[in-house]
Amino acid sequence: MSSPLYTAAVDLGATSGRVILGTWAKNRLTLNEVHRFPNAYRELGAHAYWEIGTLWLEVQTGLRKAVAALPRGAKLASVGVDTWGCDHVLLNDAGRLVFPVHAYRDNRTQAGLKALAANGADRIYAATGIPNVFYNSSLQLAEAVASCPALTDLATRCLFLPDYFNFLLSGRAENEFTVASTSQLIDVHTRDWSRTALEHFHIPPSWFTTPVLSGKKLGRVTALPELAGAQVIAVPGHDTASAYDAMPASPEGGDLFLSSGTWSLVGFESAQPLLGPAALAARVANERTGLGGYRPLTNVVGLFLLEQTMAGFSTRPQSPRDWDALIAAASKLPAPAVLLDPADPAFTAPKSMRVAIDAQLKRKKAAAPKNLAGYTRLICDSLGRGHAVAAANFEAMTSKKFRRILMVGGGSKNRLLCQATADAAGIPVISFNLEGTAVGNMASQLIALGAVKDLATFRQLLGENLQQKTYLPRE
Ligand code: LFR
Repeated sequence: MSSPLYTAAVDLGATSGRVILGTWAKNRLTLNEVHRFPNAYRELGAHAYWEIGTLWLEVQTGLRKAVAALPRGAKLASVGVDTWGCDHVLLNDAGRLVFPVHAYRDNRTQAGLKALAANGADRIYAATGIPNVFYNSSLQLAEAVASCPALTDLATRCLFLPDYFNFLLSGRAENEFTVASTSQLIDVHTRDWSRTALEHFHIPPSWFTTPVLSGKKLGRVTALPELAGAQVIAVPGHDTASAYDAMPASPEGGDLFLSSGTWSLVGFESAQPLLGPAALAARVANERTGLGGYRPLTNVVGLFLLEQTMAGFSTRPQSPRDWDALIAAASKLPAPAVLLDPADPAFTAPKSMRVAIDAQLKRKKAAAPKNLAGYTRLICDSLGRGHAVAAANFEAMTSKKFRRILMVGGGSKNRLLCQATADAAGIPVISFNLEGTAVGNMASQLIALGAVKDLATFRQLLGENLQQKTYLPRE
C-alpha cells in the first residue's frame, strides 16, 4: 500500500485567508486547517489597497504550520495557491513591485466602466466572453496606465495574485489560465490573450506570457527552508475555478453549481462559451477551467450583503450558536413581500450597507426590516431569487434542464439561504459540508503528482465520502 501524500492549499479570500494541510490516503482526502486569518483592504486617501506584505507573511506562517503539523518524518509534497479573481501586481524585470496593489472594490474603474458600457462592451464581450463589471482587471489596468503612463516603461510583467505568490514561493513567474480568464483580457475562443482587448484597453501585451494550465509544476519552494523539496504546482488560481473543481457533479450532467461566499457564483461547465446579446444581458462570464474548458457563470452579489449589514449591528453573531439563533429567528419571520435587486451598483462598496438597502427598499415603497433577523431574512430570500433567475437564464439560453443545484462555500452552511434557493429555483439544493476551494486546489495537485488519474476520478472518490444535506423546494 502506498504511503499518505501531503499537500498544502493556500486559499486567500477577500475577507479571510487560510492554509490547509491535506492528507491523501486510501483514496480519501482529509483536511486540517492549520492557519486562518482575517483579510481586508485598506483605504489610503481616495483609494483601496491590499496589504500584500501582510498576506505574504500569513502565507509563510501557514505553510510553516502545515509542515509542523506533518507526522514525524513525513514531507510536504506540494503547495498550490488560489485567491479571489482580477487583482494583480505589476513588476519589473527584477521582480520588484512598481505600483501599489489595488483592491478590486476601489472606485478607480467607475469612469472606465461607464465608458465601456456606452461604447464597446458588446465588442469586448464577443472577444473575451466576459461582461463589463467594475472589478475586471481590464478596467483596472486601463486606469493604471492612463493615470500613470510611466508604468508602461516601469513595469515589464503583470501577475495575478496567485501567480505572484507562486513567484514568491518558487521564483517562477507564470500566468495561470483560470485567474487570467477573470481579467477580461483572454480570447474566448483560444487559450491565449486577446489582442482586441489588450489594444482596446491600451495594455502592453508584453506584460503577459501564454497562460499555463492547471497541474503545471513551477519548481520547488525556494522561499522557505522548512519547505525545501516541496513542489509549487499551478492549481486553478481563481478560487471559484478551484471550488467548481470540487463539485461532486454527476457524470450525466444536469447539475448547476453554486459557490456561495462573499459572492454567489452560479454556473456550470461547458465545452463551449455562451455568447451573444442574451448572455451579455444576463451578465454571463465565460470564465475558464484549469484545463481550458468553460464555466459560464453569473455573479450574483453574495453574502457580502449580509456581512456588511451585520457590521452595523452590535447584536451580530459571534459564535456558531449565535448564528443558529439568528437563522432560526429569521426563518420564523414572514417572507418579505418585496425583495432586493442584488445587482444594484449601490451595493458594491457602500459606506453603510444597511443605509444602501433601506434606500433601495424606499424606492420600492417597502418598509425597512426592524432588526438583524429581518435583514437576514430579506437578504437570504433575495439571494435565493437571484440564484433562481440566473438558473432560469441559463436554461433559456441553452437546451439544459438543471436537476439539482450543488452548493459549496460558506453559504452552504446557511440553511435559510439553501432553502430560499431551492424554493425559488424549484429544484433541490444539495449543500456539501466541504471547503470546496481548498479541495479543488488540492485535486489539481494530486492529479499532477500522479496520485489521482483525473478530475472525474477525483470527483467520484470525493462524492463517496461526503456529508451532504438536501433541501427540497417547498410549495
Ligand atoms: C470570489 C471571486 C469571484 C470574483 C470576485 C472578484 O472570491 O473570485 O469569482 O468575481 O471574487 O474577483
